[in-house]
Amino acid sequence: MPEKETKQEKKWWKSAVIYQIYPRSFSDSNGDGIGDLKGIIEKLDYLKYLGINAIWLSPVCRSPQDDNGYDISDYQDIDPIFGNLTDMEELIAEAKKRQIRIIMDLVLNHSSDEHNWFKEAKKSKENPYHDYYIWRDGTKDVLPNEMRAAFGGSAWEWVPELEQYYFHQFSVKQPDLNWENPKLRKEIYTMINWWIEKGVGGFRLDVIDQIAKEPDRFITSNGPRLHEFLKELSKETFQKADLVTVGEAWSATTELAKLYSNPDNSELSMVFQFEHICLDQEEGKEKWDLAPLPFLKLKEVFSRWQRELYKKGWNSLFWNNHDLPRIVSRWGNDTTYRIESAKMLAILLHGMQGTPYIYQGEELGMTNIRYSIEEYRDIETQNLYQERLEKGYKKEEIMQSIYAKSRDNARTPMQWTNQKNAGFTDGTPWIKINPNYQEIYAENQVKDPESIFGCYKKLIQLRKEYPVLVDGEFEMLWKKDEHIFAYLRRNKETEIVVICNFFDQTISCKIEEVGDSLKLLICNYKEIQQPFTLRPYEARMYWRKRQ
Ligand code: TEU
Ligand code: CA
Repeated sequence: MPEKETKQEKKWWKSAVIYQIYPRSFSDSNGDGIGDLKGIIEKLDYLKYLGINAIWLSPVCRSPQDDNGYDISDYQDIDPIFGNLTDMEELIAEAKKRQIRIIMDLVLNHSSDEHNWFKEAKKSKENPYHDYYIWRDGTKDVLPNEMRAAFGGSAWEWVPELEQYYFHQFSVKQPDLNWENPKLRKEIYTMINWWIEKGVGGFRLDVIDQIAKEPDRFITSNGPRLHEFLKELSKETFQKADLVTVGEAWSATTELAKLYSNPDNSELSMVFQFEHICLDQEEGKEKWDLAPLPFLKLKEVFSRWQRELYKKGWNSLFWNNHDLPRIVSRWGNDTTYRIESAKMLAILLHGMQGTPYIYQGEELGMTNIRYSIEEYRDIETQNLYQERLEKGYKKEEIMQSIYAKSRDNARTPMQWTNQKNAGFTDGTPWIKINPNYQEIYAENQVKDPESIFGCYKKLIQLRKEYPVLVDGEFEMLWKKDEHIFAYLRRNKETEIVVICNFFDQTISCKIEEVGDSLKLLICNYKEIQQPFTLRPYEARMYWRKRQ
């Protein structure tokens, strides 16, 4: 084995479990209704007890909050709603005391239109910052081309003073940065190194596959210079420290993921890819165009990623993030079998190879919400609603899509207790709390090893105790079975077998086909009465020595 790969095998983040915090919905320390850094510090012991190794913090930098912080106006300051730089330093230090690293969210594809660079850029075509963004000459009524923005409308915005359009892939308040400009790139590296000096443990890179766009050729993702830019970025910043880096890449295929996460460490540690996440939508359409989950396809997708990246890259493992609906409502069952199905989904995911990510509240089995349209806060949801109304969709139909897929499903405040505002804030929460906080909350689950929290805690421990979970090869079992998701992990010494009933019916299972001497490590029912029968959502993880 080449030496480089051996080194990579020992990377700390390969056996780590990462927890994502969406700061505005996590914990509010000062009663203004918005979660903040001090609130996070207060909850570090909770996270330590859960056992996670790092926190991915969604953006906390200064921002007008048009897209909840994914529109940054100062990369080297903290937004006052979250606290200040001293609080951030305290968070890094307090986390470090508990062996927890802080991963910052880098939004490098675009900035806020209120960033100083953009304010300067807008002053004149000769301004030194003008070329930090992407401009096209034109006239007010003729757009440069038909490109659309992710949150609706044209991707081009007219600036009358300059008689030019600027390019934005997201909201009008998120102008795209021009990575072709070496001065901009250098300025970004300086900023990243400043954060590394502050002691952060890594970075999540927002829509990193979109930085090398070429709007004249309708290229957004995977532009020709993407991997060249990433190699330079990594060399100038990340490679100088022992960091974890994860790029958000909606367009990643396994082939591309091997470039991003090459064990030679020339780009990133891993990417978030979304092939499994996009399965329950009509093919070629938007996420709002709902379709049932094709279960066999789900198995095929996971299996392919597991096998193709083995020793050639590294997977991230996730069901949830701040943009996605809650997995227990989505592919589990959030009524009769909420506890069983939430645990099944956890066991299924955490047995695979890669770095698992837990999104706040997932460890409690938090569910989707149904608000009336005015109660949604997300810009994407509000724009979608207007856009589809104008296109003639029925209100009820739009609401069905929103219930299923709105990003606000993930953004309801963390449910800490069954007291006022779920213990999230003393004030008025910025977004309505999910009314089921009377039943689903952290305080009782932490005490109970049989809870969903207890299951996640155990899974994190198992990853530390059984190296095969980190390094073992993956093999899918019973590929054609329409109910069971089962697989095997194998290294030189040992094997892990994971068997999950993905549905709410009891079924039989030919477990003798996997062989004997199996020791049960974890399951989601109190005890296994009949080894050959899987109850609704039953999930088991076994271990054995190789014969
Ligand atoms: O998300 C990228 C992205 O493509 C999503 O907006 C996605 O299109 C949408 O959520 C699902 O339809 C990242 C961030 O995770 C997201 O929160 C930001 O809004 C976006 O980038 C812009 O920075
Ligand atoms: Ca606050």
